[in-house]
Formats: sequence, C-alpha cells, structure tokens
Amino acid sequence: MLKIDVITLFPEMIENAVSHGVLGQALKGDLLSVHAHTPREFATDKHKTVDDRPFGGGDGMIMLSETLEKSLLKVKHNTSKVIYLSPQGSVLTDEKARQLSQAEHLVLICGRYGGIDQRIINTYVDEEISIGDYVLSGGELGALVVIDALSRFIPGVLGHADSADQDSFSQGLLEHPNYTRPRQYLDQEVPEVLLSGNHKLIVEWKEKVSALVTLKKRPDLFKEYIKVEREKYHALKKKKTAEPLKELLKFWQQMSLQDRKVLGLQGLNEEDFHD
Ligand code: 4GM
Repeated sequence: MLKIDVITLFPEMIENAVSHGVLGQALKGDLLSVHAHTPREFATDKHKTVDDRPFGGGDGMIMLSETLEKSLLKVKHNTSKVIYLSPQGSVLTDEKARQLSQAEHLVLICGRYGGIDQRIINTYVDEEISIGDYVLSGGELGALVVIDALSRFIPGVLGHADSADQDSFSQGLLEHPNYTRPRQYLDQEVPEVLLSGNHKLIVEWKEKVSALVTLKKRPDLFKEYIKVEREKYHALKKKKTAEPLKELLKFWQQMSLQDRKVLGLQGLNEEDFHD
C-alpha cells in the first residue's frame, strides 16, 4: 500500500481535503494512506516559531530548517521518495502521477510562499514538482493535486480497474463529450450512435470524436497522436481504411451540423486537418 506523509504548517488543510469523495473512500478502504505532520510540534520557543524572513531580504517567509528537518526525519526512511512542491519543479503530468503511484512511500514537503531553505533541498529532496506555472500561497494545494492525480492510478480507487486508462491523456487524447438523460435538452439531441447499443461502433465513434476535440482544443497533443497513428498505419500490411488524418477528415465531413453543434465542434475547419 502506498503511504504518503505530508509536511505542512496547515495539516488540517490536507486531512480535510483528502477525507472527501473518491479519495476519502480510498483511505477508508486502505488502498493508500495520507498523514499530515507539522514542524510546529518540534518548535521549542514560546511562540512556536516555524518560519523566518529570508537572509538578504525579499518577499515571503522561509520555513525554518531545524523544525522542518525534525519533521522530515520523523517520517522518512531509506526507501522514501521526498518531493518538494515548488514553482521551480518539473510540471506534473498524468504520466508522472502514474509513476508516483508505484512508489512505496512518498514524503511531500509544502513550503510557505517564500519556500524552504535551499540546504534542506540539497540534502533531502529527491524530486521537485510543480503543478503549473503560477505561484500559490503555499505548497498544500500542490500536494493535494499530486495526491489526487496519483490516487486514480491505484487499483481499486476508481470504479473499474481500467478507468484511468480510458481517461484523458492515457492515449494522448482528450475525452469525448458525455451526455445523460434526457435525450433532448436545450434544443440539442444526444448523438444517435450513443443510443444505438452497438458497442464496437460506439468505441470507434468515441475515439474519432476524442481526436476531433483534441484537434480543436489542443493541437499540440493532436500532432503527437496523429504521428503515432500514422506510424501504426504504415506498419500495417493490409490497409482497410484511409490514412488516419484523411479518415478523420472524412468522419468529420460526414457528421451532421446538428451533431457538430452538440459535440461542441463548431469552428473546426477543413484547413485544420492539414499539417
Ligand atoms: C515559492 C517558492 C508550489 C512559493 C517555494 C508551491 C506554487 C507551486 C512556494 C514554494 C507554491 C506550484 C509555495 N506555489 N506551481 N507556493 O506547484 O514552496
């Protein structure tokens, strides 16, 4: 079972957030564990000081090394992977989250705005991770994002075993739009195929729609996807379909204006299919 210890000045922020929804169920079911620890328990002065102003001046407060190190040594062992959430880290991806879900023990360090002493990073941190190019008032929301994203790759956390494989990014594509009852709503009708009961047809349709959504919203991801599909296609001996990009263009051309609208694909043009 993956064990996660979070070092933070705001342990309630972590404990509260992980107690809800899918993550809360996963903790109850012992599929993973999350515990928060505060360096404040090691503060010895009467004000329980845990941070201080940076040498040389500057914005924000820096967590004091001694109390932080004591917290770290309380939870860390030989095989622990120590991660520091910071805007300087490599940006979290679904693939990174999947890798982290394979670890045995993670220690997540949350700094305050201003961060932690560089010497703690030098000595203890194995990996610096950022959740995106923006600054937060502390690393806690980053740690929670990491925990949430990786938990989806732990078997049993999602409904069926393979849910995470079907999600956005797993094939390099965004998800197709989804609909539930009623069939007719706000003058828009659920695409016919989804009601057909033809499973094979639905799977193929969903992948094509996913590709179109990705082409429209994330042309950078689409480029990668179509490159991979082309390589697969050219490796085939008997070719039953047209070249992937041509096949997708054909699919889009045959789609009714009504379906384009209900799928949110208006604004896609024939030119978008050329590279
Ligand atoms: C500055 C330096 C992580 C601020 C170090 C933490 C954003 C992220 C902090 C720090 C953070 C991020 C704390 N803000 N983009 N704030 O993942 O730890």
